[in-house]
Amino acid sequence: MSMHNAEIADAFDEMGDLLSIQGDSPFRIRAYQRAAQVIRGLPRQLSEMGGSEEYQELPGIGEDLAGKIAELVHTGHLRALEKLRRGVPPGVRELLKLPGMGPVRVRALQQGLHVRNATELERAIGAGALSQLRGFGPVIQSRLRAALSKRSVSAGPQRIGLSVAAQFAEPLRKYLASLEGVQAVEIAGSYRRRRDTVGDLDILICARPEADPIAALGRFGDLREISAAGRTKAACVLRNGLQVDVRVVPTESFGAALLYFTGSRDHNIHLRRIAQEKGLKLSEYGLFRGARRLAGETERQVYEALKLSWMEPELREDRGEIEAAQSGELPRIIEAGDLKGDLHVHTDASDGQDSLERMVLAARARGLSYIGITDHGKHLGIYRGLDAERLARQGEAIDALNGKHPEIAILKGAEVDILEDGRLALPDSVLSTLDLVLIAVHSHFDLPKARQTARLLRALDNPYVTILAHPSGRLIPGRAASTFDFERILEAAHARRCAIEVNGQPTRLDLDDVRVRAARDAGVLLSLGSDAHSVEQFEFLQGAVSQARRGWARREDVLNCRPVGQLRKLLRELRAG
Ligand code: DGT
Ligand code: CA
Ligand code: CA
Repeated sequence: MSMHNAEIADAFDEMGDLLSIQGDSPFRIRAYQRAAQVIRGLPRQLSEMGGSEEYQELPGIGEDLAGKIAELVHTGHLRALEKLRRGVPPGVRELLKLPGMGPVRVRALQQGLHVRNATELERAIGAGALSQLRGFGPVIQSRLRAALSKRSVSAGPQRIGLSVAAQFAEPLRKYLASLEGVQAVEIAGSYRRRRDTVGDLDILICARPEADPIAALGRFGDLREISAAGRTKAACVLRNGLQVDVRVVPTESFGAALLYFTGSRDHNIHLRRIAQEKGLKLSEYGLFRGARRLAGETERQVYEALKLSWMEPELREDRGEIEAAQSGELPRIIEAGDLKGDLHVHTDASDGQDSLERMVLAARARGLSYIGITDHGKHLGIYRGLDAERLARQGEAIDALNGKHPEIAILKGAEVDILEDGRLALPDSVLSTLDLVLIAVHSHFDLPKARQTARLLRALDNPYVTILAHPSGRLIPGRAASTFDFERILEAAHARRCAIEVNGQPTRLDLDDVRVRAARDAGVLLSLGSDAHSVEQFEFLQGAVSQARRGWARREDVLNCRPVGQLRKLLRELRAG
């Protein structure tokens, strides 16, 4: 048993919530919330780190929290959390997630009306009981009613973010691959297509006849239960609720099975139709003419027997890739190695965790040849945002570092807030001193469509803007994309020559694949950004690359695939545009 970061972060978030319901000190609550956030942003697994002393080097993790992490990693439990849980009914925590509900209101509901979960709250509102309580006026009551009714409608099957799924999938892959007699393990399905969320994992195993990987599956540490198991097929559930389908497949049909279970379903259906038109039959067992197997051992064989070239899994959504393959026009989509730099990077001058120089050195160590420093500009509610004076001082520090590290170019930038009315949080006199101006929405996500669109259009009007960062504002899980007219934003970005970001933070992945494709088709430049807040988070560029690949982005569609000389020229043009 060793817990993954996503679970440890969840445990700390729950600690914070439960402490706040109990009215504990805001300082302590904040410490748990901050720790959860830091842990979610760690590309490395805590369970693979050195232990308590190494944990204490993480920002915001002191001796006490480090001990709790060690306890979770080693035992899978946290005694302090279990004790707190005994004091708070399970549904109460859910109440905190409703709009306008903080710990004070949750406690009032619990103590005044004995409301302990969302269903009881719905009933209490329906009965008009809330009006007796202080702090529950008609406005908040109607917001609660709206949120509660939406909750029951949207309670569909739960999907898990790709990066959380990876924390469970990769150890399972490693475990299965290490088993005696196992020759190949592939995680197919949406996971292989790098979809931003996955419904379940679909694992294929090729093994020697004497091996019994399904039996060994039952001994995997992260397993919650096996719901079905035969000789070649099993279904199980991992500790975090993630479902896994496992199939053991013979070598001669491994490629056909990989193709089938990678999907997507629509891609498969389209392929099968092409096979039928040729008088062939395509299934997870192979491509057949009558009883004769024409192909099946590798995916490539199957595609080629259908007169198609092999397709990257990220493209397999039946969004035109099959037609493109037929006419020899499949795009050569971007690869991680095509990126020359990163244009979205934070330092400890604002809310990052590492110094400017450490970020620069880490970027260089990754082989990047430039990096755009884009700390938050000063604005209400932004943690330690930079004003004109601090930006100027950071500019001087950047000049000095550019002299010291000539192998990597450091660009001066900022991430500037788009205010509710579309103005920017820093004045033009400051923006004009920068190489790079990222703009982004960090508040008022739920404006009506027309106002949100007008807000973004007005922001894009500013001549100094170079990149619109994480445009939709969605969070995985938790916050849906803002509503605005994306077509008009694309037109404006094209006309005014502004790039649009594909943000690689695992909780963002924004733009998403469909919008990447629309932006690329509209001729709008993309900028792939890690949004790194620590030296390790340059890793998040990979998430941006995957979504860009799903959106058919080629090297030439991406601003930061340009070498530094071209980039500088282009940035000047974008600004003038
Ligand atoms: P997910 O799990 O919802 O994130 O998405 P997938 O794509 O992993 O879908 P899943 O797990 O239901 O099935 C895995 C693959 O198996 C899917 O991508 C294509 C194939 N498949 C499943 N059901 C069908 C079907 O009814 N027809 C065809 N042609 N293929 C299917
Ligand atoms: Ca799946
Ligand atoms: Ca499945």
